[in-house]
Amino acid sequence: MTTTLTLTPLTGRHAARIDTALEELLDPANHQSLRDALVDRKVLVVPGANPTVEQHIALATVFGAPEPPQPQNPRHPDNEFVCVFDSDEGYKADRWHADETFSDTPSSGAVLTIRVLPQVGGDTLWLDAEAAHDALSNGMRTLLSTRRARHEIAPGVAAEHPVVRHHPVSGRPCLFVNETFVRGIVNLPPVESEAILAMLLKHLARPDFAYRHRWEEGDVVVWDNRSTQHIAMADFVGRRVVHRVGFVAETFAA
Ligand SMILES: O=C(O)CCC(=O)C(=O)O
Ligand SMILES: [Fe+2]
Repeated sequence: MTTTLTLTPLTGRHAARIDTALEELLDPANHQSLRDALVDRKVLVVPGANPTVEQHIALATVFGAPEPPQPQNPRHPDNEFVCVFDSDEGYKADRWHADETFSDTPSSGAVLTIRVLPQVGGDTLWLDAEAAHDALSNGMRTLLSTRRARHEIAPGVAAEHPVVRHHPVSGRPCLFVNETFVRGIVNLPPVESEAILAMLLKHLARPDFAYRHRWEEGDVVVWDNRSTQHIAMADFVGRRVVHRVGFVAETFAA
């Protein structure tokens, strides 16, 4: 069965809601449309889908090869691909980041679902890093176009990436520095690196680059980790548990 996906934009730049049943999304006839929608909208919300663990992994597999969580992240007891972020275990992600940029091969994207909804708060925001790039002046874009940044999570666990990367499918440029992992722009005097980085992080955090998701029971959100960054609000009351399956698809050219 082929379905035309029912997509509703959630901002004028990025993010869209899909009002198509999860079972239909998992039908191979819809997989290419889903992949195209992810590159185009960068963030896809499937409201109230409440996937089983198997469906969660099947949805990630539509977009790429599921990858096990990084060693520092907690895994689901029954499935090695599912990463469990439980506020009762002290987990939070309350600074802007793209996942795993401290690695030479960061994940291409992820599928997140909420398993325990807090009483209030705990929204997640995704910013459009291509829109952020496009909103810079020509002079700044030229300056950044040949620069690289150092991303690090712990001493010795680090990678260098271009400050501006081109999406492997769309070819569109995006700003690829984030608050959590970037330590500096390489081959610049420290005072210049610090000033430019501070400016870029302030620019990326502009509210109009972000889509803010207020979670409801069973919601699923898929994001393209190559063109967005995200942050979870640590303002909630009660317990909050999310499950994530990351995937690897087309990666950036070197
Ligand atoms: O808790 C959230 O909403 C986001 C978690 C996160 O950063 C991730 O799953 O990569
Ligand atoms: Fe994350």
